[in-house]
Amino acid sequence: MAYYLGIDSSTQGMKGLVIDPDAGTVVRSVAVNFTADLPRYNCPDGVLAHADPLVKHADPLLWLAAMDLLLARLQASGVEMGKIAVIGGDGQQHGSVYLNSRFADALARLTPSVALAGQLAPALARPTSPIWMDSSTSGACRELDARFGARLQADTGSPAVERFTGPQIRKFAATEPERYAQTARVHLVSSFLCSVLIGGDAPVDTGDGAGMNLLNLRTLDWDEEIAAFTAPGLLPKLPKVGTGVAGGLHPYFAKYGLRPGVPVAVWTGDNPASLVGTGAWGAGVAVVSLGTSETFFAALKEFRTDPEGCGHVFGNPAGGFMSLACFKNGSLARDRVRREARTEWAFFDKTAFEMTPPGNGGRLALPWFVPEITPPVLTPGVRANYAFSAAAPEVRVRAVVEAQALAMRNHALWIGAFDVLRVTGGASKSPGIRQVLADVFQARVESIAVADSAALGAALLAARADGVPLEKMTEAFSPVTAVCEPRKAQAAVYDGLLQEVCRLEKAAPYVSGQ
Ligand code: XUL
Repeated sequence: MAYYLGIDSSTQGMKGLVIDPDAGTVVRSVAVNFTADLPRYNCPDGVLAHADPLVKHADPLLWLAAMDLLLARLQASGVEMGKIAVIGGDGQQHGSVYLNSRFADALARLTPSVALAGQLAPALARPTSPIWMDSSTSGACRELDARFGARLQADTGSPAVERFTGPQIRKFAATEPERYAQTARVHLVSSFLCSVLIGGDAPVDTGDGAGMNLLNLRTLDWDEEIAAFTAPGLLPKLPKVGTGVAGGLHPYFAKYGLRPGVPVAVWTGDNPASLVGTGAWGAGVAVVSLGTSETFFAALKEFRTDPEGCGHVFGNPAGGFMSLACFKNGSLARDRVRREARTEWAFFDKTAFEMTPPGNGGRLALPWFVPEITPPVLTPGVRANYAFSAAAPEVRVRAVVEAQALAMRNHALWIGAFDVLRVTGGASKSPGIRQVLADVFQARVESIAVADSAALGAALLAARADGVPLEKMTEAFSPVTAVCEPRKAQAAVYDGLLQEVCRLEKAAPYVSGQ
């Protein structure tokens, strides 16, 4: 009879999902959109404007305002808040929040009559939070590479990566030493919001912690040597690494009808949560998540890293590890192509694919409107092997979707060969995109009932913290609802285009980005 709440704090908004594991049902789902619902924070799509296109920060107070609004909406939806037995959550990975020595006290004293953002604003040592879209830390990455070489990837699961929290902290400490000195605690988005819920300092889990270039995946704890080099006196500023229950819910949240003291599970990253929500936490199934970022991930039996140095290894919240390849130009890039081609989603999702043949006559376009993560390319701009903007809308649509899928196949090779891909995220509803994925990977593409797999994963992890077995819930909550079979006849078409997409990745921009 108990309910479990999962909160997903993603790039463009926050979602809350309440599940009833006994009934096997999603009781309620609510959302807050940063652009539409919280315009006063000036973070359209979750990002603050900045003159340097490589810098991508958000206002951490936006996330607090979203938390208040989300819980108010959940309560207003009529769900029985008192039945929620454990709260779980996840956050966009890599983003960091810098807190001063007032943080601990401010958390302990939270009072229900004032909004979270107002009460915690004085506890920020840095007014903005770098997020995963930031690529402004190449200098710090080179320094980490020079100091640690191959050990960084061998022990933390990833080479030095611009968006990862360690290089971000190194840049901050070097460029804003006074604010860094005032920083008593560096939290990830996940551990920050978990801390707010418990009114105390929450641990970082190995799923999200591995996205920092600071966590040693062999010891599952902070790597003291890497932390010491990353920034002076960093180790005591990092939360503990932990799992299970972070603490009891602070009485502040009783105003939303939640029971004070209910356990709050340690939060994780959005991709590790999604691994659980898609039911792929075991083995044998890879997930393609088509959200603001596009990710390809799967559970890893043993710890091993990408020989090409692009992919990552994170902790798997269900135990063991997971692999991940991340592509930055995902849904926002497709949306821009759609708008520039003056088409509707119905055309983008289906009609364009009916009008064009698989392979598009060899025409491909990588829609890199912002610097790309995989492969790491800092100069944005569409890479196309034909006159991209002059072509008919249907040709542009297929060129972009096929190039994205082919690039994903190339960069996911190290993870393994899979007969089944499970798709999630907004664009997973698109029949055209699903068929291209099936044909390019020559794998069966499965859709699951819940599109918000990260929020679902967070809710499942909350229930698991209360002793409900993950195996039992996966069957009920992540059933396959639709299947798209690969068309064998198209295999050769796409095999023939794999090299072309590699060539395009190295080409100069055809259309410049912004
Ligand atoms: C993963 C990554 C993104 C973010 C935002 O490494 O950078 O997927 O987690 O979703």
